[in-house]
Amino acid sequence: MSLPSTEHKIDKMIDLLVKNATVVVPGPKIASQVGVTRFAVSKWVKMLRGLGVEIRGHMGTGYQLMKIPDILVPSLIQGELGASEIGHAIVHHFRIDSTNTAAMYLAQEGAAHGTVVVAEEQTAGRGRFGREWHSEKSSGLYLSVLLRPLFSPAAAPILTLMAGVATQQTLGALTGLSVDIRWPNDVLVNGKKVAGILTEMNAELGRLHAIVLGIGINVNHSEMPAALRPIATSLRIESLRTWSRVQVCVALLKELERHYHLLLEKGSAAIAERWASASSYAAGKRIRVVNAEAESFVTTTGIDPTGALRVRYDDGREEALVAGEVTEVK
Ligand code: BT5
Repeated sequence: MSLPSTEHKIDKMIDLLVKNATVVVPGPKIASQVGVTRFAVSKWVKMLRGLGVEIRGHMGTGYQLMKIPDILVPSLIQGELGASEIGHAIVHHFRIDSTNTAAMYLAQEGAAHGTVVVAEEQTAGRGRFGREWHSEKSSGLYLSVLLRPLFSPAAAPILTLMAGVATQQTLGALTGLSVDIRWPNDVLVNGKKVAGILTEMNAELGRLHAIVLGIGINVNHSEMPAALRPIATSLRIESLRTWSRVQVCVALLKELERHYHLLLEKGSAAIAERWASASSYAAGKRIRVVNAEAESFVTTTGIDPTGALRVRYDDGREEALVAGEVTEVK
């Protein structure tokens, strides 16, 4: 079970401070407009400061926001999204075990297509096969998108590729960095992982009830934990500057919306085509593949509309991989 989401009233307080960013807002005025006690206001201000939000003053003098905070509350994101379906409902958590767990739970409770769960910190962020996803507080983007597509469960891999293309496009356009995608779910900068995707679904034979696309992006980490340093990086490490997570989030949700419509209108071949032009892994790449059965060394030859990676063995045999751990062989 996940923790309760951020109280709507905290978001209302942030919204009030943002709208009055140039002035000092008296504490009692905030309390009455938001509809909470003064004690709650000072407690929330303290918590926001702990997340790096610069707020000057105290209850007696009033509060002033020193700059627009980079926290992922709905009031700062939704205004930028227009009529997008993805993100029309945003559930924000300051701290949660995993946004994917929360989104799967909301899916069972009947949450609508396009609902997004986002967190400032995950205490049990997950990768595939139960692996851990390092989710440092306030540095990364941890979000899960709930989709209710009218596809069969067989469409899940193409949705993972769709999320990869949307993430690659977002990060490339925003930062100017050269961003690659490694099949099936890694987004790379300079050969290191800057983002990962975890697709989970709630399905029965032939019928997909809900799919959750979990996306984790390393944005402002000044360094990665030692164990991850050889394989992981952040936008900040690569570009030597920090980025607005709110801006990354808005741009990502828009790209997801755009690519989801492309998938609905043009089909999975259109996504596979985009993926192939965004990834250096799509063709002609020498890779090592590890899966449950074995390790093999192959060369990639293309991507199927189903999302499978076509590879050629050294004996000339060809195969389409549906799962596996891929690394480049140099
Ligand atoms: C993934 O798994 O890459 C999927 C990551 C999905 C994370 C998002 S965050 C929002 C949503 N909520 C969740 O709980 N999860 C999703 P996989 O391909 O299995 O890669 C996991 C491996 O990547 C780990 O075993 C580490 O080696 C490495 N890793 C862990 N944390 C990392 C990080 N922050 N950046 C780069 N690599 C990391």
